Amino acid sequence: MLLGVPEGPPALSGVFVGLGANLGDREATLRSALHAIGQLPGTRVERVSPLYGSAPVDAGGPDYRNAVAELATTLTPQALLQALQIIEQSAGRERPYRNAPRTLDLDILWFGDQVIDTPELVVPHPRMMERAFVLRPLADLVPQRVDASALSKVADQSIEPLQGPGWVAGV
Ligand code: A4P
Ligand code: MG
Repeated sequence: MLLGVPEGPPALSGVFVGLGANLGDREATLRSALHAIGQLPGTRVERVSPLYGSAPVDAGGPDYRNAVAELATTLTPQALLQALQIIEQSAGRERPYRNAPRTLDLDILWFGDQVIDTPELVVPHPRMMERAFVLRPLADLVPQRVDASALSKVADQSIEPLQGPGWVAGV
């Protein structure tokens, strides 16, 4: 308690969000999404992975830009999902069909060690272990949690680091 202001709940760390974009100015969109995430109530962007370029997986269209961010947040998983969807909308996200090219996709990968299975939210993200564009940046942030056999299973997917972790500043 500081000068009579009640403290909220402590922020939960170990919240990982995957970012992807394959339409528009992909890198600028990911940067502004990270800034917007850092402005959410009770939310801090703790670390951001390098920026990757990757060929679409199970999808078509231009190459993606992908990254993963680690957050600390007092938001509930459902409130974070809603907030991420608003940020997607404000980046002009349209959903004409599943896995359609997109200006911005924000997925909750892990929310601490919580396991969630509801119609609107499944955590851990059900497809994350099949995807190099998630596992490679995640392994940069938490190598101890992504083992070599998981990475070798996605080794055939085309992905390359484009910029080191300093590609986004001041979030
Ligand atoms: N939803 C359930 N669980 C979650 C979660 N953990 N995080 C629900 C976020 N959303 C979650 O998502 C559909 C619904 O999933 C949401 O309304 C939410 O309630 P969406 O983003 O509207 O639709 P989508 O894009 O068809 O699904 P999703 O899950 O984002 O697709 P994927 O499976 O993640 O695949 N290739 C490359 N190289 N890079 C990419 O970033 N992305 C995809 C999208 C395919 N290929 C790609 C990439
Ligand atoms: Mg999504």
